[in-house]
Amino acid sequence: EAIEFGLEAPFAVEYHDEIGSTNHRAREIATDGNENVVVVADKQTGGRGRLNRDWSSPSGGIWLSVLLRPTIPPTHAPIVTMAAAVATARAVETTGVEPTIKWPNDILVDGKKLTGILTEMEGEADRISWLVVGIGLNANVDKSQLPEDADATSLQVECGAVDRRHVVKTVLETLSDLLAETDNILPAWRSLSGTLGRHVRVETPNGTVTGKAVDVAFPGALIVETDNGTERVTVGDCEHLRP
Ligand code: BTX
Repeated sequence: EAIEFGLEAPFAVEYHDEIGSTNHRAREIATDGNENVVVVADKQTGGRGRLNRDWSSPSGGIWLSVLLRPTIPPTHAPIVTMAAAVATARAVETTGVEPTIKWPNDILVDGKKLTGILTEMEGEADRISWLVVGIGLNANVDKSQLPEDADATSLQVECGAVDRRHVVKTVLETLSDLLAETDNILPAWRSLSGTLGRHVRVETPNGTVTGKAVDVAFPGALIVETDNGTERVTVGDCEHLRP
C-alpha cells in the first residue's frame, strides 16, 4: 500500500534570520492547520535536541524543520527520521565530505557529530495528524562556535564554507524522493551506516543492550546480536565501541 507523506516539491519555505526553534515554529504551523511548509533559520536561540537536550545553533548553520502529514501510525514514524538522515547524508556528500550515519540518525564525520535530527509528532494511535522532522546541520560554523563539551564538527571545519541553499535543496529533494519510494530508505541507510558490523552499547528505556549491530529493520529498529540472543532495539542512544 502506498504511503502518502504530503511532501511534494516545490516546497513552501518559511525563512527566518533568527528564531527560537524551527521545530517549535513548524509545530505551531501544524496545529494552526496550515498547509505543509519547511521552516529554515540561519540561527536558533532555543534549539532542542532529543530528550530535551540543547542543540547549539549559531548563525551560519542549517537549521530546518519539515512539516509532514503522513498517513501512517506513530509506530512507523522512525522510517521518516531514517529518510531524513539519508537525505542529509546525501546532501553532505555533494560537498565532498564523507559522512556516516550512526544509528538511529546522527551523521558523523570521522566519529564527530555533524548533524542531529529530532522528530516530533501528534496524532491518534492508528494515524499521525502531523509530524515535524527537524534537521540540524553544522554548515558554515567555525570551530570556535561548535559546542566544546560535544565531539562536534562542521562542514566549514571539514571542507570550508558551502552554498547552504544548494545543500538545503538537495536535502529536500532527496527526502521527497525517498518518501515517494519508501522501499529505498533502509537499503540507502544501510549503505551509509557506520553502525552496522560494529560492537555497540545502546542505552534504551528498558536497559542497556550490548553486542554486535547486524542490521536495521522497518521502521528503523537496530538488530543487535548479544550474548543472550538477538535483540531488536527501537529507541535508544547508541555508542560505537572499539573493536
Ligand atoms: P541529540 O539529543 O542527539 O544531541 C544533543 C547533544 O548533542 C547535546 O547534548 C550536545 O552534547 C550535542 N550538541 C549540541 N549542539 C550540537 C551541535 N550543534 N553539533 C554537534 N553536537 C551538538 C540531536 O539531538 C537532534 C538535534 C536536532 C536539531 C534540529 S535544528 C532544527 C530543529 N529545531 C530544533 O530546535 N531542533 C531541530
